[in-house]
Amino acid sequence: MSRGTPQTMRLVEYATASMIIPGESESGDRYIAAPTPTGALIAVIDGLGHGVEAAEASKVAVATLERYASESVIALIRRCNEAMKTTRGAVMSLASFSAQNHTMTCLGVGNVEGVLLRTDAQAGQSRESILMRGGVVGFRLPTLRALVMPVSPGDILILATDGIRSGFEINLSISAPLQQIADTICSQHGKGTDDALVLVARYMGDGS
Ligand SMILES: [Mn+2]
Repeated sequence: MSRGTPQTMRLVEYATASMIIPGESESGDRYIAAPTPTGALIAVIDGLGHGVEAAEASKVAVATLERYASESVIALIRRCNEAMKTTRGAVMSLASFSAQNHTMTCLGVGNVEGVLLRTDAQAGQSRESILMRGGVVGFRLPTLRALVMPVSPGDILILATDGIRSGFEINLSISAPLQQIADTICSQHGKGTDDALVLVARYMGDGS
């Protein structure tokens, strides 16, 4: 298992953990975390299949998302779809955080699972799934509908590729350090039969 170095940027801190399918040297699972004028864009991408060609598709997605990070998530998926037509394609989930109104706008195509864990002092811990729609970016897009969710400081977004088993968020302690959460998810819920990547991001707000 490999860890990304935990990072802090405006509004968001995050950590990652990943595993490469045995026998391959390169993962088809990638992520980006990029600052935007109003906040931050987070994305996790799973190139179809595994190995070099899957990695190639994911790299095109990462480059496109980094370049156009300030655009809407719908525009970003369309950009990726165009840029990735000559690749195998990929599934991906995007989340764009904004400090202006404390929101997260998210959109998933295919099965990169997204879960938002809330730390509401009164309601306790609650979870919400990010809606995913079937499709493959670079090949066939579903009707794109972004979902806007309010977020509060302390809320945690987890994005995981399908190399991680569903249900990974059950019994998580979200007050734990982010790297520890990422490591636990990857080591305890990684399938071992596919590339796996999990990104855990905490919304910190801008102090206003
Ligand atoms: Mn996969």
